[in-house]
Amino acid sequence: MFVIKLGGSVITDKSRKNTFKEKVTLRLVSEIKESQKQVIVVHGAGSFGHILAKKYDLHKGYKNKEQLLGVAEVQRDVKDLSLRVLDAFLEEGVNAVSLAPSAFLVNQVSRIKHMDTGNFKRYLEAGITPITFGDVVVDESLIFSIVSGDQLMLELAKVFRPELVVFVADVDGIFTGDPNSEKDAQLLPVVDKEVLSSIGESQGGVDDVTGSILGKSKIMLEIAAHGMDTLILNGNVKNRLRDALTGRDVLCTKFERID
Ligand code: IP8
Repeated sequence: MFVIKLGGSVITDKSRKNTFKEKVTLRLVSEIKESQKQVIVVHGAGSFGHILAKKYDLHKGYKNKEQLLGVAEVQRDVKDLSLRVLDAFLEEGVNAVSLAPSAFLVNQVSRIKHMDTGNFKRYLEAGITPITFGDVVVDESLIFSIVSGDQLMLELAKVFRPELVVFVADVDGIFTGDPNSEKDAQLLPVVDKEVLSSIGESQGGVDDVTGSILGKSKIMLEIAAHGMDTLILNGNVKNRLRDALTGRDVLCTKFERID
């Protein structure tokens, strides 16, 4: 089986609040369907989460009661996004359910403390694709905090030991610099600990409350260190996800598993 993250930058317009990219999402779902693989899907929050989470400083945990409206609104909005993702699966004829982290997970100081993955297994066994997403959740120390889709990827990978973990992004992979502003930034075909320590922080995602591409790379490295091949590829390019799922070589950055 496979664990796939549909990045918030691919399925939403990150600069415009609550703007869903339906066409791209439908195509990515059709590529998953075409691959005929069993998958767990995680999606990012994109503009349904990060804009308000930043406005209310939700990633810092409880500071004042004004934030509580933000908790409610962001939870509502990411559920809204997840229903749209779910609709894309149903429209493509894939049976799926959306499971909200706020209902199965507890954080401690912004890290996952406890996560009940039992229903993921049960739905998979029933032939239904589980979908989950970056969310605002209860936090034993901070009252509430954010769980990112990337953290969910790590936990799900540890429990389900997929043959491949795929992060679907809006860029070809990890670059030596910011590909949007640095003309000579080069795509890194393989990243390991040494390569990671030599690249900078400046690769976009700065508006994210959950961190930069460097933070994402660290999580991918951690998944690889748990013995699973992990890659990041461009979901805006047709068939790259399908080809990766069916074992073809695609343009991407690989984090090779450490056995
Ligand atoms: O987009 C963030 O999840 P991500 C979740 O996967 C919220 O980093 C609510 C901002």
